[in-house]
Amino acid sequence: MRRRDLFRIGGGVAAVAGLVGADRWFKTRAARAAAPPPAAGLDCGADLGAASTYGSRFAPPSYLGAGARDALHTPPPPAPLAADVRRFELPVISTTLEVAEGQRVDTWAYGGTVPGPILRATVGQRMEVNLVNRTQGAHNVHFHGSHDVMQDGIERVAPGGSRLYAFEAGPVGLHPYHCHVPPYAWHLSRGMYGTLIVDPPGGRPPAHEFVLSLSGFDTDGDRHNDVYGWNGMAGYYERFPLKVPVGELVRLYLVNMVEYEPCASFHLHAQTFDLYRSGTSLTPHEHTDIVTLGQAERAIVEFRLPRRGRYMFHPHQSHMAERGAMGWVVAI
Ligand SMILES: [Cu+2]
Repeated sequence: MRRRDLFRIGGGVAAVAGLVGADRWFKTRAARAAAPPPAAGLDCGADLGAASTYGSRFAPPSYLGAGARDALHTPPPPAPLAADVRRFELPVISTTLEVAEGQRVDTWAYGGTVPGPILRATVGQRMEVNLVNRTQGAHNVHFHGSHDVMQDGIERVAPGGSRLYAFEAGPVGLHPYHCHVPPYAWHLSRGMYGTLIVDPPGGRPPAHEFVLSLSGFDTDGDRHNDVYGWNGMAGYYERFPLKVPVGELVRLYLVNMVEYEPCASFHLHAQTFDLYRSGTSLTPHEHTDIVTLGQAERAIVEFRLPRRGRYMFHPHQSHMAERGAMGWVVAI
């Protein structure tokens, strides 16, 4: 019997809910009604008490090989000439994504992937993003950051339509982009988000760079997340760790795109990092081992791993880590 099915048994529901910890906030309405609500203030960063090993509940589809999704965490090189116009095609495509073994979600995907492509420009550089809506519903793309308000991306682009967004990239930092058609929580939870890296003139110091966007997936349509993953896949970085050389600078671009929950965090084991909130300053705001991010909030973190080994990372929200969002950085 699956754990969720226990909730459907009439007698003893409350006792069962008390035993299963994190699962009391998932699945059936009856189960949620039977469970006590989270205490005030505990919905952000709460450890809900589930006992299983981090990352063990959901694995990526078995057909995925090493490197299959590396493009989703590998930023393009910095823009070579700030004077050049950066042009990007951004089709919106309806597709189905297997976010974990046997867990399929209907998605609307920028460029056919979830997350959408990583865009990159130098501050002040002109960007032209051509969105083509190849789905049956209205969508658009709204960029965070500063830009001409007429290019803000809140108007609907009808099915079959297109829209060219033109603006100057800025400020320096890490800025998500996402659909803004209401109910946009639904559009985001179906995969309509990506990242824009805006480099300072001359770029940042050389580093091994990775983009990690955290999201949740509602696999049963109840507007609650069931599966979590970095870059759209549960357990991917547990099976295929990020690999970096010992002692060399590592830079992570982190974005929280989890819908239906107020915040999420990134925690690195066994090493601390410099934290640049939103990436808008070139001076670290803090040196720490965890950063908590509200919805659509982001950060750049930098660190060096001093010795060979596996360094775990995960949200400190245990239910997210246990349901797919645990991974490793391996120093070799
Ligand atoms: Cu949309």
